[in-house]
Amino acid sequence: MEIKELIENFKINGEVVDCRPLGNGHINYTFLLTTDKDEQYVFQRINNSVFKDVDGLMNNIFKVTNFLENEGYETLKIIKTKDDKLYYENEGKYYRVYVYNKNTICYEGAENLKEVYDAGKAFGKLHKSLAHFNASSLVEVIPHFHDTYQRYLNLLDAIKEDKKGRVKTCLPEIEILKNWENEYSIITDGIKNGEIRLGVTHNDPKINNVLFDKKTGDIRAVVDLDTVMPGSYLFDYGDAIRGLFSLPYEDSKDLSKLYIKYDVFESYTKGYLSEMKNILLPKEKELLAFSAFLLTVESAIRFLEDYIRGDVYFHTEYPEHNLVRTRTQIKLSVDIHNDLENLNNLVAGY
Ligand code: GN1
Ligand code: MG
Repeated sequence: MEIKELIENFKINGEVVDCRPLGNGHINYTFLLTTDKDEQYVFQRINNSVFKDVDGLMNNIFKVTNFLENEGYETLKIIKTKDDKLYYENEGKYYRVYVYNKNTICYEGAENLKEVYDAGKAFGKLHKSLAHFNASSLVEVIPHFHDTYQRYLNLLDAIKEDKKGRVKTCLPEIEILKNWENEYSIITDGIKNGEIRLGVTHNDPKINNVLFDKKTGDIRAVVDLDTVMPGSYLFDYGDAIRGLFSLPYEDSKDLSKLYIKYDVFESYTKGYLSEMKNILLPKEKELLAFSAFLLTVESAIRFLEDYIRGDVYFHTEYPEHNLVRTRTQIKLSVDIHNDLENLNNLVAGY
């Protein structure tokens, strides 16, 4: 079915006069629509092979955006279907519509430290604004997403099965990941004993999910709320640092491209703490630098499991692609782990 037909099922204002692809997401198909009433909408087909529970996902987004809107924050605005549903289903495919946030711009990568600081501030602001939201009212869209120890157990299973005979090609990587096994449950243990809070986390804390005002450059909103879930703030913080240290070299064979960028670490952390300093619990503050290690080693574990299983989750372009990614993440994990004492001291001074 054509977009023009599909869109008729939604409560939009006017007739669509223009339709063009928007952004460069890898998961959902996204289009920008303009109507003869000069309204603009984002039309998306939701990838239901990645997101099995579309209903749970859309309900999560509805609850979170409603809460944010009532608190006076700019966020995504869902346009419901004519029969008042959050999405439209047709032939096993799922569609949704948002109002387009006018006069905004997003950056594909951080070009300067001001943008890095602002990205940290934007995700800090999101955590802060949802601090009084009931996290347990959300469904876990991807269960155990950042349970690093569980991810490690999954890796051990894959090694035991060795279905593709690849284990012999990655013995040094397996050895390194086994060295740290006592550290993989530090955050989940903290959640269980109450030293770490279960808040609302975004789970895709990339800079291109932050909308800035085109004219003033101010932070406007954080988008792509598909993976909002209950979790530790440390998951988003650590994953953001991991991404900032990795990109654009996450897939590089030249490991000298991967290292701790101290200025980036400082800017992001300062931006994040400008919102969250008085909200984080002592244990959470103490584990900020550690979370950058944990989320980096977790991605090494995920890439290596996928390599051993034969590349069933991450898109790959050649047979060793996931192993190459594993190595970049291990290089960074080693660097961060060796430098934890220094990084902790830096955080304490921000
Ligand atoms: C996936 O597709 P992308 O790049 O937004 C993954 C992240 C990984 C990332 C590694 C839902 O995100 O967790 O860190 O790849 N997202 C999901 O590049 O698994
Ligand atoms: Mg995304």
